[in-house]
Amino acid sequence: RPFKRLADYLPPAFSIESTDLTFELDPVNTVVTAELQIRRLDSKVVELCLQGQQLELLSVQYKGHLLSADDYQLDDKSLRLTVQDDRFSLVIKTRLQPQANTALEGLYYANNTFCTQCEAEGFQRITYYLDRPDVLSLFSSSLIADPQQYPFLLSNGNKVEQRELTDGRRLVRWQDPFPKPCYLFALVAGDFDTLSSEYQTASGRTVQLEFYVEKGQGSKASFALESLKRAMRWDEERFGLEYDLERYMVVAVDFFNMGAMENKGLNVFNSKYVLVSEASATDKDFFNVESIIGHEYFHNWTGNRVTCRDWFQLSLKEGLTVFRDQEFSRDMGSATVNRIDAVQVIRTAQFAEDASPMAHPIRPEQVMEMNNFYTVTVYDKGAEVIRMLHTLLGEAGFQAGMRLYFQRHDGQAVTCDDFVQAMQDANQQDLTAFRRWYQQSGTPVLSVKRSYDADRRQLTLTLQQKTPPTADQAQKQPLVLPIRYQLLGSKRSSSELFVMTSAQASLTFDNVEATALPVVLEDFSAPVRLQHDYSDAELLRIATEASNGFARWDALQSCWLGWLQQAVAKGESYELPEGLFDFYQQLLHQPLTDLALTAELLKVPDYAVFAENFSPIPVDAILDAITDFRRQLSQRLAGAWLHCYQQQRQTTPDYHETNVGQRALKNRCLEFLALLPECNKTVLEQQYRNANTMTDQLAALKAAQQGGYPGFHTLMEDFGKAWQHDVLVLDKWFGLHASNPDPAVFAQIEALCQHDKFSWQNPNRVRAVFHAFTMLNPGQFHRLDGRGYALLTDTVIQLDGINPQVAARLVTPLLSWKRFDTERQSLLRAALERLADRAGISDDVFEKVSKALA
Ligand code: DPP
Ligand code: ZN
Repeated sequence: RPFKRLADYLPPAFSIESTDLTFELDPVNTVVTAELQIRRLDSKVVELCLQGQQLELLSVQYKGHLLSADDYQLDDKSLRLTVQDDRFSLVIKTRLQPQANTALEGLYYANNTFCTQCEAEGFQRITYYLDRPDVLSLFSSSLIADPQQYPFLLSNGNKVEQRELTDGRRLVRWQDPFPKPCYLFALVAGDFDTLSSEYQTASGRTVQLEFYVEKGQGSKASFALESLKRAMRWDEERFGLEYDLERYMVVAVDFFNMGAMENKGLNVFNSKYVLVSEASATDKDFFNVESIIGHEYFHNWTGNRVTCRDWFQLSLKEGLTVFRDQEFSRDMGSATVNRIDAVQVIRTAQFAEDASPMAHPIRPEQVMEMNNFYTVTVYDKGAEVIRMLHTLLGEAGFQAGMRLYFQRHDGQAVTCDDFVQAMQDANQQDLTAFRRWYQQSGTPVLSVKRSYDADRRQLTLTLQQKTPPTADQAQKQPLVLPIRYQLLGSKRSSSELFVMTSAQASLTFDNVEATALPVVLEDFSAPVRLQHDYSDAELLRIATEASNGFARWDALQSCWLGWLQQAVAKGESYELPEGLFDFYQQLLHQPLTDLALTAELLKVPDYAVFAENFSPIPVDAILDAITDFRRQLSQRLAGAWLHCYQQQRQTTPDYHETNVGQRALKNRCLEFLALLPECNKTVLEQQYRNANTMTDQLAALKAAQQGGYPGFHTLMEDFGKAWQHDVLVLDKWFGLHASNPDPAVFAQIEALCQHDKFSWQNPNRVRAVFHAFTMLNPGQFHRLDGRGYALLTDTVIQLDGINPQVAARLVTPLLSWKRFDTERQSLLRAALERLADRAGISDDVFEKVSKALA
């Protein structure tokens, strides 16, 4: 099957100056009329090749003349015609069956709503088109439908007309004044509850904000609406960027492949990132809503006003926009914990991707199915690369670069190189070496060695960087690493920056004590794996003394990894050091001001964090060690957990930094209390029954499950009944069932798939069950009898026929088969072969599976 390559990029030979679409909407028979004004840019080119998939072509008119089937060539991927004119119109009529479209790409119909998803290449499932982001066109669209069933007919831009037709249908016409690539086109038709408000921009314009959500759910959108206002204000203040249309619409739908989509003026969101209330959503859900609302809004400039030349440049908009949303979130809540969460994503999922058959640079060079490249590498590592630029240039320099970028490229489709060039030119800095981050994949290992010369009172740090080969690239070069550091126990206590540009470098500190302790890679200033030879005592000293909260947490992470490695090597219980108990005792009696950070410091890292540091991954030994660590902590500090729990027990339900921190800390304590048999009943039951937030209620359930509380099943039954009307809460309940560490989980998953609210067509339901099973239930997923792998393989096969994009996301845990012991290797390999050999397997799944087996 063919790959597309970045190296093969050619500019388009035609431009589509305007695109006028008419949709006659019907679930089983929608007719689309596309009227295109086309201009030939390269007169040597006589063939126009438009992409199209899953379409029934009804007719084509060229300059007003109906073409016959001999005048063009049609296959299942394209429509080709010979053109003689430099300017011409094309009118293409196609028929679609939105209800049969379970892939949820292009135009689909679910839950009585018409909805589109065009990124990356979904527009070619609506009409034949130049479906590439560097073709920018002025769009207008007329939506025609029965107004009783679909009172709201929405599309991008400004509403310019609404009238009733003689046949009783309604026509609404929209015009988008900004040229855009077709991946940003959207339409939605349905019946909704609406929530609206106004926003005054910095320059005094009024913007209508409108949220469209499922009937009866209107009140759950108010947090998202307020988040949107905060995001709009924040982007004006921090980046000087204002919204540019009169109207900003957000529609929430339950059937959606991704989190959300930044269509110009008409965002479509997965409902779980819009609908929240304290009773039904956790603090984490609230956080996600605010950050994704921010993310999609920020795309209006970084993505829509300036877009990507081709899909290999995806990180141009995604890395930058994730960076922007992370900065926004940081200003809205606990800055330290936000950074910790972002770093966890890199250290677990992104490092794992680097080590997998799917390894790719943030700007990939070849792609079979673009949907497979909406990855943690392109997004989150992409954001780290932007963050490094920010660190190197400083806030003022970075903002100067942003201004130059918009000045040069507003209204254009550009490359990652164009972005770096703007940063370079605005700062008169040579960023040539830095650009390697865009082409080199993999995780650099940075090692730090110390030597102290007592006579000269001089401390020397020797730094070395090396990036191991990845599946896609054997040769690696040194990268530019901005390294933030601090010297603990010396006069120079503020943090400083060292920019490492070669494979080896050293740093000397004069006139320091032997006890001075360098804290390297503060705030994770470069996305690398750090190797050092610090002792437990030194690390615990950083954890207790460092002024930087991230550094404290990070030092503890190093401790945990070291202890776990010893436990795994010993193959038996490893006794945690007294220093840790003392430190925790202290924290539990006197938490830091940042309670959320306190809760993070008190956490034993998850399986995924540990696993990433091994090859082969000793699954069972890691799980045993985690259980043992948690047991030791719960028993040794029983009184302190209870004391702290009681101190924090009463919390105000609203999502506010103080309350969020308090809940995080309280629920951390509960997690350990639940491991003590004598505490279980009262504490868990009480918290479950008296909870005034979903955060607390769910925490009680999770603690009960992890603690093996016998009443857990009764609580789950109660929870399932109480929330049966709310699918977003049921997703949590599905997930809890699927993360049951007991072999009974297989029967439970079978039952869940029969549940009347479960649907293979709905990605949220499928992910709720199978994401939880594969990611949160390592013990059962990685069973040595292969049952877990077989279940996932069957699921991928079943789903691939329905929704290949979601199937391909689900297959990821099978890919890294080489990282396990030989027994698991052969089980995983067999599973992958079963997938590869299946006739009709989608490109989405095939690309990943074939890479894994290569
Ligand atoms: N572009 C979307 C986002 O990341 C995903 N399709 O916001
Ligand atoms: Zn995005």
